[in-house]
Amino acid sequence: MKRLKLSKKNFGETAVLYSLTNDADVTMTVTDLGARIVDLIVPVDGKSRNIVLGFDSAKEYLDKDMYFGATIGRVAGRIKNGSFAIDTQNYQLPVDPKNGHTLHGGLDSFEAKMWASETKETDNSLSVIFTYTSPDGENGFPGEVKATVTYTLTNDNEWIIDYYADTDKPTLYNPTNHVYFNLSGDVTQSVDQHELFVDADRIAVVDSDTTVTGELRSVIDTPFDFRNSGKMNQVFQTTYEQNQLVNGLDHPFMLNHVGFEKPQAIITAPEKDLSVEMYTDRPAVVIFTAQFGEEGPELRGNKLVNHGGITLETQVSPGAVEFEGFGDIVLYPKTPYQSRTIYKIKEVQ
Ligand code: G6D
Repeated sequence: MKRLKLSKKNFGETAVLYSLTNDADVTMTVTDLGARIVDLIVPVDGKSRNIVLGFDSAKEYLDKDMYFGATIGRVAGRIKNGSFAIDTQNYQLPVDPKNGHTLHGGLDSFEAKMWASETKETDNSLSVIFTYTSPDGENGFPGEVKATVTYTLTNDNEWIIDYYADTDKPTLYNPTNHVYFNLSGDVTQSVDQHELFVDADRIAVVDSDTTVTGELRSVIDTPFDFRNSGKMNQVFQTTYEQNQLVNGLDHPFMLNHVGFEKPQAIITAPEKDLSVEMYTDRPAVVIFTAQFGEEGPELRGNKLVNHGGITLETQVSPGAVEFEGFGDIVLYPKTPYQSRTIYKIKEVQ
């Protein structure tokens, strides 16, 4: 019997909220404001658990946003001093006056745009297709970029993100999704008891301003070694300088493999009753542990605790425009950008 269910309602501020429910009763809600995931609600032991951080209305996203669940672009992460070159042409982006860098494509980027949206249904999945045309010169980036982000919820409990883009001039393109997971469903609980697996031998070392230094460092004999899984606490409780500089993880992990045969990362809830596997064709994942301290906002009636979420931002590592060996994020006309990331929900009990 077919139970897939798709509905649409007003989210305020002209935004809409799509609700997608699969045959296993997993519900994902997404909004056209920033092409975001808002909820991912999973039935666990007869109760509904929302495993991603999000707000109740579009207005709250506009007022308090810290990129929760948003599509990030044109370039995820920091571009140091906002400057880069493509071939022989130099470009200068507007920078954040507080630190002199450009984060997540600059102010009011993809996360703040109202994306056009349409839905699609197959026997086994529901999708929302978001599109946005970023004009030539937007936030200082060259070229008109036509971006598409498709969110699919399947009956295998996968949330699939498909990215597609093309440009009419050489430009930079390195999008991601900024979902924060907290698999306990309780944002007043730190993720310190979550277990993490990451198939990465190396991280990109960061400075105190979270820009990458250019050093790729082995995780061996460091608290950032998650190749055999470990509790998040192994990072938070150490004096390792990379933890102390940014108060947790805010680091690119260089993945040992790409593709969809086996996961590159897994997070598991403290009670071990749920896990999320990540599969991607991107070469890195930036893991950020929501170290907002006292600045954590109220989410759905509860104040977000420090380390109250964990992101798995699949992308080419920040630093690609500066350093050899970090990958390539230049997009040329007639060679469209295409990538896929899958988050798969698993009951592990
Ligand atoms: C990112 O790496 C950055 C963080 O430093 C930032 O605070 C967050 O987005 C909002 O993942």
